[in-house]
Amino acid sequence: MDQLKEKFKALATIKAQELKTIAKEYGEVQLDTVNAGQIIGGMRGIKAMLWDTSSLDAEEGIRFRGYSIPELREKLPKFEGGKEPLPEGLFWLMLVDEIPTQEEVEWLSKEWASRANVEEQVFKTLDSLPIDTHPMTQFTIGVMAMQSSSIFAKKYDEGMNRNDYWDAMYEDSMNLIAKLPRVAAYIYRRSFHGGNHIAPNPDLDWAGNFAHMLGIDHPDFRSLMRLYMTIHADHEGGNASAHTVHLVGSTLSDAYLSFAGGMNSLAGPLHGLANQEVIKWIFNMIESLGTNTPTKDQLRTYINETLASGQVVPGYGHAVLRRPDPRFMAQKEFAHEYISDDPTVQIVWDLFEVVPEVLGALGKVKNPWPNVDAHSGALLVHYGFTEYSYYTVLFGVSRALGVLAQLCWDRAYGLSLERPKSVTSDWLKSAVSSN
Ligand code: CMX
Repeated sequence: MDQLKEKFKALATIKAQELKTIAKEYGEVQLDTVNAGQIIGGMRGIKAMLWDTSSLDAEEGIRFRGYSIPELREKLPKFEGGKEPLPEGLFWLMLVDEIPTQEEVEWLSKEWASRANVEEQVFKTLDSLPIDTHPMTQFTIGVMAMQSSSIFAKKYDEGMNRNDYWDAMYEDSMNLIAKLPRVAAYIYRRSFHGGNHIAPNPDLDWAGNFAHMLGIDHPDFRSLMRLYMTIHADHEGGNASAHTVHLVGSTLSDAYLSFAGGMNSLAGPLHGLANQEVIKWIFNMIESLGTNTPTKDQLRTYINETLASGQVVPGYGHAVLRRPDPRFMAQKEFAHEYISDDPTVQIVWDLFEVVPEVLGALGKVKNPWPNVDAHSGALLVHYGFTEYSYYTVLFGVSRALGVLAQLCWDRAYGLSLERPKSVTSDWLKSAVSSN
């Protein structure tokens, strides 16, 4: 058994027992109530699922096993000579609740590199798709094409003991995470670079190798990918992609089926697709205004036109957060450190000054501040990565780290099939009127 799996097994044994005790002794304790607005309004804020890998506070933002993004940037091991955290370290932290050493992270990089071989049939499946198939559609199809190698599905079929579910889920998760950059890079190169693919470099770390296979060889772009893959990895359990992975996984679907489900959810414009929408909106704005250095008044006018045409301002607002997203701020800091004088980055910063005031004036937007998607595109454009329909795939590769670490915990805890109660609108009408 490898060292990470050994640690996971030891911790999971203790924590699963704790959870069993809570369920047995305190299962009937009333903790929260639900109101009619929450039933109609997308279940906002209802505390109804278990998620250990990260937790989101409306004011403070995300913490991964208790660590904020600035703390992760400081404490997680780095690639030799680099300044950004290695996402391998975050996965380790999320899985076993401790910051790994440099050696442990290097071991994990190598372990993933050794599991990264993608079967030819996956590439053949992707090559059979029309070239203009949206990259996120290709991504989920690529993941589904790998499903036949699921260890969990195979062992379940052979009659696996439920006590061993976590073990098979761990193996599937490690394999899937290892292979995703190769599949994702393949999609990028086939869609935008005439199928001119780049072989992996097993000496690089997971995110650095991804950057290399995408074909953008600027060393700062590798640093950006390390940061990007770290900050997009998890955002507690209630967001649509994480929740979908958890929901699908609760039926004992394997990691491939569950992750593909989550990616279909990430591909919606109110969630992960917003990163493509932001840059598309900025490019359209530049074209419409005829300048890439718009004034704040021009920005204000364009934002108001967007709202007047019944569209949302992409990259702004959040279902939980009530302040600028720390993931936005981390990217802004990255830009300050690595990039000077970039017109698209400047537009993103100017929008940060103008959009909150315009959205705030509407009086209905609960959070007028930027989210993670408001900044990422401008950084990618800076390094020549302009094919924005691909951006959500980057988000998806990163999101695998959090949702699959949690899926291992779901199996270790033996969490139940998810099955909340739905109500009809007639039931709701009569329930509120009798109050
Ligand atoms: N532009 C215009 N209107 C907005 C808005 C925005 N950026 N954000 C919220 N609103 C509107 C809502 O559409 C809603 O209007 P109606 O009452 O007329 O339907 C009202 O303000 C209240 O919404 P809310 O409670 O503040 O926000 P929700 O929790 O319902 O929705 C979100 C959250 C993210 C879907 C929304 O803010 C939005 O559409 N943002 C733009 C898309 C985006 O950036 N998504 C990415 C989020 C991060 C991620 O998951 O990657």
